[in-house]
Amino acid sequence: MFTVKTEKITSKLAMELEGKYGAHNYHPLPVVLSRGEGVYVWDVEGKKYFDFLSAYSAINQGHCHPRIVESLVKQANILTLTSRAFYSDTLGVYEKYITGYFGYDKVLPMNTGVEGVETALKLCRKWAYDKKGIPENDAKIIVCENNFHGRTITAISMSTDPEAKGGFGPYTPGFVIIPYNDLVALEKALEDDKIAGFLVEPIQGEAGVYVPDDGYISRAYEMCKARNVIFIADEVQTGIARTGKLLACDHENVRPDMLILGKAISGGVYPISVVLADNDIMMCIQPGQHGSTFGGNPIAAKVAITALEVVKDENLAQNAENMGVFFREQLKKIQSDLIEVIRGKGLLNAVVIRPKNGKTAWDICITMKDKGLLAKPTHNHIIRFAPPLVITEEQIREATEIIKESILSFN
Ligand code: IF1
Repeated sequence: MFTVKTEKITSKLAMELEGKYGAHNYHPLPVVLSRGEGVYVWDVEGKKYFDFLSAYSAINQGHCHPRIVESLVKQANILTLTSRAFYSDTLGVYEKYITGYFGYDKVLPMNTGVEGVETALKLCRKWAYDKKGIPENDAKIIVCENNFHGRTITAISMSTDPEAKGGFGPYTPGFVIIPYNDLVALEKALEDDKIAGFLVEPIQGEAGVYVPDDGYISRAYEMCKARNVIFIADEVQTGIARTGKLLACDHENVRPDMLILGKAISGGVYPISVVLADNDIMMCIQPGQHGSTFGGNPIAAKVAITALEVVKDENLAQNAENMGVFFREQLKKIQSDLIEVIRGKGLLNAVVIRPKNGKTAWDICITMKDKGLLAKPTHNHIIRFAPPLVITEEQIREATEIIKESILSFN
């Protein structure tokens, strides 16, 4: 039997199929989704859930946002892909729009977040040799402990997580790893005149929504400037209004020299990423030195413009800020010794769970799922809460009730 009729699929069958035919590189929560709208998703059996993961912050605009989906479908019927061997009537318009939106001279379009990261690293190294005068092959880039920048060999070469990194060597050289949220360590690392860039997440997502001290990003930026080092912000997860501002760096009025965006730049309907920078950096890349078959394709161009328009038209940054404050207030009312810490910014939040009677964050997530809310544990003891930014106060109330009941059931 080589055909599987999707209409007849049950949750059980879907999980069996993935288990049998798919690589086991994930351990999903046992829920099989088949439909989404706004802050909700439905499983194969028709059960409705709050989505408090938002595909790791790719669905900031809500599931299947009608305007974004319309842009996708419309362009899909006209022209999907030209490659960059030819010009298209959509790319330049998109490039003008997005550079104006974020305030940079130029954009380099890619597809996935990690491709954006790789692109930024290549640009940084090229700039180091062409402009800063670092001898070829000597450039180093500073990164932080507990970072997450993706899954390629180079991205894991920067990683300090044994699970993500172990067993995949040899690794890409040229990185200096310092503790996050440590300006003294940064100052010391910057003394090396072979340093070309500092790559940092303004809030560390995978580390468990680790928010640095106020002033860390702005001081780090100033220190990089003083040393002629490129400040590169990975806002793949924190960008596009997630933390209550358009960019997490906006909280400290920092304009990164290079900005990497992905995920929600498409509202989660298409893999789209970009690197933004000014001419001094971006013009270091010449024809033949970098690219991608799909990067900047017509569908991506149309989708990204609409997804970014939606962020402004629906005031998603302000809503994320307001709902984030409200959500954390509600969470703090839950009386349970299972809750160790509640932290976050805007609608990027995490609850650190103190294990009790052998029950962990995973067990709480299973209970929440049964009660109609989806979230995923990270590092065994942290639950990330990141709903779509279109969420309302009433929905937050309802969702927090589910979270509360679930946690209290383990008290
Ligand atoms: C997975 C976490 C989130 C990212 C930052 C680049 C990328 C990511 C700051 C790469 C991707 C993802 C990928 C996802 C899990 C996930 C994640 F738990 F690992 F930390 F979002 F919370 N920079 N983050 O967060 O983007 O190439 O995936 O498009 O399943 O690996 P990508």
